[in-house]
Amino acid sequence: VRTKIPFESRANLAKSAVARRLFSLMASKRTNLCLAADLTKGDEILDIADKCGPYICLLKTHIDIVEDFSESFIASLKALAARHQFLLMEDRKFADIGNTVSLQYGKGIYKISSWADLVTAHTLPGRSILQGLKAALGGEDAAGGDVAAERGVFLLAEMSASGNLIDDKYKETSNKIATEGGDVDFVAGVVCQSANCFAFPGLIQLTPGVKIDESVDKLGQQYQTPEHVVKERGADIAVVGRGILQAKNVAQAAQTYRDRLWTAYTERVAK
Ligand code: S5P
Repeated sequence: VRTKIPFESRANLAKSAVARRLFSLMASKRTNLCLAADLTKGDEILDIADKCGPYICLLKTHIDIVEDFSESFIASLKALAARHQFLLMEDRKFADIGNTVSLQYGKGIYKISSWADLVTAHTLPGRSILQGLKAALGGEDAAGGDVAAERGVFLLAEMSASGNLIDDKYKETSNKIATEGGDVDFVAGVVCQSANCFAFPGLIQLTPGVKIDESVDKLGQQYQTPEHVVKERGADIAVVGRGILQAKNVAQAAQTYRDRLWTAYTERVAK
């Protein structure tokens, strides 16, 4: 089973170049923590990215909640990602027809495709979501290289919200979209809540809804502990937002989550 295979080995199995990079980064930096930087001021995001940077493999944004977005904010965020060695994921959850997602990915104020190594997308529209996103990357670059090789998608196959509409059939078809067909080199992983979402070890399972000491919030979010998501639910990367954002010392909280998640992972592969 994929959950028993170390990240180093899974890097070699991945079809997506970004998934290979991320697996290798996780293994060498010894972290499977993703910070959900759900803050509304650019400077607050940069500050937390700098403080938590040493402990994370991935920083996840919701760029449309930032009130003072600017190109210099993106330049600073990219510089922090390079300095601390983490990748950037824009959690846009694309869900429209191919032509529209292509525009949403590449155009507008945010020009997501120009800076986000990874994005999230719903499988609801079917396979065309992958073709639409890829279209924004324009195929080959000037040197004849494949631009899509530097970008990847995480497909949502499950959600952490209580009462969400995803059923087993939807999960199964989402798995097919992630693992079959001509665009699988663009799929880096799956956002889901359980180990049975997919079997292919070259994909990364990203699991949100993680917190050390709380089981729900007031708006339908459901939390599990770091150990539970990694050992029982198959999470390769755990997403932590408010568990870190609301801590008095965010760097210390990030370190605690990193330590607990990484220990759970090493125990999972050793067992
Ligand atoms: O099913 C999901 C999928 C996602 S990407 N449930 C989620 O909570 N998320 C995201 O993870 C959500 O948009 C938020 O950015 C983060 C969880 O934040 P927290 O503060 O509840 O840890």
